[in-house]
Amino acid sequence: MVNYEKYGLAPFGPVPNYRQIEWLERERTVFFHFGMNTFTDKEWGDGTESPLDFNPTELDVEQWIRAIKDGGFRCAILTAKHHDGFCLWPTKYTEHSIKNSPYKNGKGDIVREFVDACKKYGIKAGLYLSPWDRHERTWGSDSYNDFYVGQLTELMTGYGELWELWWDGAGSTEAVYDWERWAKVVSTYQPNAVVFGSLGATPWVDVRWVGNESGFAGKPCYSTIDPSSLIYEYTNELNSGKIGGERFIPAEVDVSIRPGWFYHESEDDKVRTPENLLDIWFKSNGSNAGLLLNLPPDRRGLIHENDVLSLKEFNKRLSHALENNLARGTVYASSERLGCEAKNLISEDKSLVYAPLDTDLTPEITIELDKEIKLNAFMLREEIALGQRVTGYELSALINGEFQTLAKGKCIGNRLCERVEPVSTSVVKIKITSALQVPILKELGLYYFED
Ligand code: OTN
Repeated sequence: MVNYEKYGLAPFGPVPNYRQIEWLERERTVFFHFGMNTFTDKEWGDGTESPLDFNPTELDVEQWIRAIKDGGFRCAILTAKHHDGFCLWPTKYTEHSIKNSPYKNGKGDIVREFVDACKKYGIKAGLYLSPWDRHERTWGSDSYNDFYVGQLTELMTGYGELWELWWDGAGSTEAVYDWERWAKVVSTYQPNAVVFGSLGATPWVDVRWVGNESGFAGKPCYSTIDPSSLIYEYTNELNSGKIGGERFIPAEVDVSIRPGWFYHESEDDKVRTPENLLDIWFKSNGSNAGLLLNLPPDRRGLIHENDVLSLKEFNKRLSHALENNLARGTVYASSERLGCEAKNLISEDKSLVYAPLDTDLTPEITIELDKEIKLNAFMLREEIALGQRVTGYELSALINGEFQTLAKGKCIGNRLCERVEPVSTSVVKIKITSALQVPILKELGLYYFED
């Protein structure tokens, strides 16, 4: 991270830790919901299922990873154990696992295959270990903490470096776990892994749920929030965050490419379209939130062709637009700090920032474009490592001799990318209409997204 002290810029309010900085830059992660439910056609197993039913006939985790690389994703999380308690690795803590399944005659380890495939293709790996376990008879008692710590330690010590640990809150609102002990296992063995969670895990979580599984962050969706907003299963603040919140816990939009989280043949024709995935991208990564998109491997142990195609086309459309930033021209502002001039907003050097003078919390930035452009989206980013500062913005463009407002809102954060009505213009203005502290912006983008 750049040392901004030489520009008189210091952190403001709660700021991201080093794990959260990696997660913020990573942005897009894939979820793989795979397990006993894949073979029972359920979404929530009750733990009475038989390991004999788990038998992917053509399992190829490298095919999963190639599909997400084509989709522009950089990290993947596997459900090592879902609520039914069936484990995708040969854990010594229960017989309800892959070792008693027909897969590779009980000699399989899909968590191993997953982390090996991630490593081979340069994808960061994460794991989901459901706190709720409907098979384990000790669940809900003190001794379940020993059981869970045993399984968690197997995963945190036996499968290489992990980048995210996912604690689903489902089924655990009434449960009493030794979250501190569990969190210590993660921080001890996997210090780079962000922890997603809520409820009693809140003191140790880095990333929060966005409050829905429909694929949208709030407008605004601030990364600051009071911890008290996470200890219940749902609060409105999960979706909006809170300006002035006590902690920096950014939101993660978890959403499935299909209606369900696990694979169901009946949903093969219900895969989200590339247009819908792009809309979700604007409402997650484009709205100061992470995107965790679920792709459920099918009973063969492959990502279905329909899912692969939609993901590839989504990434093609997104990359094509973002790779052609139309913001080229002369940039100036109502005030500039030495070394933090407005031209930095369109510099190739992404370590540079724009910041106004201390006396100018509501700067106006103007870009006089080299030529008239047609645009239908814009992007701005705050240097979020120094805290969430902007609480109001307005974008306008010169159209037929007068400036017309194209967009206004509150939160910029790690990334704001917003669609606007298509316009042709040669001058664009960004007005920061309110801020808690000197705004620090690091990127300006003007784009045209093809239909
Ligand atoms: O019935 N549910 O448990 C449920 C219904 C709708 C949306 C979510 C849930 S569970 C919910 O899942 C979130 C992740 O998607 C978080 O893990 C929450 O803690 C959990 O309560």
